[in-house]
Amino acid sequence: MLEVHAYATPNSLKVPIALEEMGLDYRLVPVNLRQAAQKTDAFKAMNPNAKVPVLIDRPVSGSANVVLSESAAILVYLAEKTGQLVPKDASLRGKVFEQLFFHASGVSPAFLQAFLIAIQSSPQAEAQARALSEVDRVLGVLDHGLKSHRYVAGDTYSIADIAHFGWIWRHQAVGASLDKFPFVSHWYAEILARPAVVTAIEKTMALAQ
Ligand SMILES: N[C@@H](CCC(=O)N[C@@H](CS)C(=O)NCC(=O)O)C(=O)O
Repeated sequence: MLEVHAYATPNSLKVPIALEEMGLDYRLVPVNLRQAAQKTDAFKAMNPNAKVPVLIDRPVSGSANVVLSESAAILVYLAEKTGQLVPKDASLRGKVFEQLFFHASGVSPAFLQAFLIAIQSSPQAEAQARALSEVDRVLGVLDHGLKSHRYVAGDTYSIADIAHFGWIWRHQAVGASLDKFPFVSHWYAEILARPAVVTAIEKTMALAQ
């Protein structure tokens, strides 16, 4: 049985999307970030970095549980476990990993920084403008790629799309707009309409209720 410790957040959302797409059974366990539940000793025993999401895979047989943090690593683990949402061909697979690393080192930090500034009680205008310009820059990189292929790592939907979607789903909360990025806008609307994504968003949002 798969267990996902998560909250209604962009990085959390990626995991239920992947699980819904792959048709796997799972249980979502709420970690209330507003009450600092991620900082408890019990949570830090699963992830010493004190952040959601965490995946626990409890095998039915006698082997040890797999406990994983870092949303990109969880996506790779699930893709390898099921053989889904990652191509087998080495060069196509390389492109998926390229996007996952770009997400983890570029897109995710840019969005997080802009989000943290946007939620301050009186955001500093210059810091906010600088953070949003980095968000726009990475969205521009994605837009350029999506001009020539339907999905972020090529012609096939993959875990790289799920990774980018997690944060782009929160573009309004960080103060960004997709209007300047027609190819990202089109891609975003397509992913948002996928039944697995609709279900995952509903389940993830319910964690904060
Ligand atoms: N690199 C990590 C980032 C995880 C992360 O930043 N999670 C946020 C929610 S989206 C969190 O747990 N924040 C609580 C905190 O920083 O105390 C990943 O991709 O999983």
